[in-house]
Amino acid sequence: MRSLFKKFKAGLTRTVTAIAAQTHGLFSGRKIDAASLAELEEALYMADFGVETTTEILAEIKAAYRQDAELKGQQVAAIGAAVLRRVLAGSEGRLETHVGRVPSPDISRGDQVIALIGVNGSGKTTTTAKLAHKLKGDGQSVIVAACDTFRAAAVEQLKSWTDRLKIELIASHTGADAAAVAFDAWQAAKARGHDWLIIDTAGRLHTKGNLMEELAKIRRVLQKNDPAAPQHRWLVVDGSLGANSIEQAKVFHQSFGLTGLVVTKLDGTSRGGAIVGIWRQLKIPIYFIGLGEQPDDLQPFSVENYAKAVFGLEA
Ligand SMILES: Nc1nc2c(ncn2[C@@H]2O[C@H](COP(=O)(O)OP(=O)(O)O)[C@@H](O)[C@H]2O)c(=O)[nH]1
Ligand SMILES: [Mg+2]
Repeated sequence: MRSLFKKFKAGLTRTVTAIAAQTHGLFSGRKIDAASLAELEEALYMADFGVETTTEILAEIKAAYRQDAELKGQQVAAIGAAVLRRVLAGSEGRLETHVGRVPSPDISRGDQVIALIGVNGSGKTTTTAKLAHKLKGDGQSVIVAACDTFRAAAVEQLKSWTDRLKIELIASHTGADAAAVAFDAWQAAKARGHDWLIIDTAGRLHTKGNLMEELAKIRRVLQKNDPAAPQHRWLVVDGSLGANSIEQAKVFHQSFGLTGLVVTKLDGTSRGGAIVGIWRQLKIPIYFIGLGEQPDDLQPFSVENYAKAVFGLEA
């Protein structure tokens, strides 16, 4: 799993280097004193770890230092990582795939639907494509539904991804009924025996009421086929937005009952600590994180890799 850790580290580079630069070698041997601890505190705030988590990290380092005046370097980093591990316990969402499972006659194929929702620009369409690519790479069969029928370019954007990645797409014209597209896609997934259906949706906010209605309709229509669908209702959150995304998530959660999160764009921000606040406030499992714009830049969220990467530890 070293290569996965490397991806985390590379994807979180901005956050990791910002913390390292602001703490001037605290994790590589610099003495612990009031000045270095103050710099660490500032660095953690800047990286959006939030008051609670920052306070806990500082308190534990101070307590350990009182026990052992020789404490330094990687030992300090390890304490920070341990706090993150504890705070983030339970935050990893895991998809149960068909791989390695003996196909059971009780389990119908084509029964796993993932609906990706969220505001415009959060990364839904990109995540739809990356996720389909990932599942396909894991030996799953996938079909994708273009249910953002609101913007003219939306279907085209998804189509160019699915063409490139050779993934099956169900789409209609701009202005088409999004729920009808979802219904057709479900039927197609079932008929062709696909393992997964991933639904990309619209995210316009200026008509929030309509958006929530449209999402609810997609859900109702899918439930005609399968009362449990969509089994996964994931909010795609722009990880560089920090606290704003928490408020958005609450609105979506109320209307749609979220079962998971995807946090995108962690590569583009030095505020990668936001993920901790998102988990602390929402307690909705984080399935994947976006670490770039390439197909392989969607990774299952790993607390272990995240905690170690942030504090500059090795795998
Ligand atoms: N750097 C980076 N960019 C991303 C990531 N995910 C999405 N994007 C970019 O964010 C922009 C909006 O993404 P899009 O999928 O169209 O958002 P949507 O409106 O929610 O469908 C696009 O330019 C994407 O390439 C990510 O993890 N990292
Ligand atoms: Mg989109």
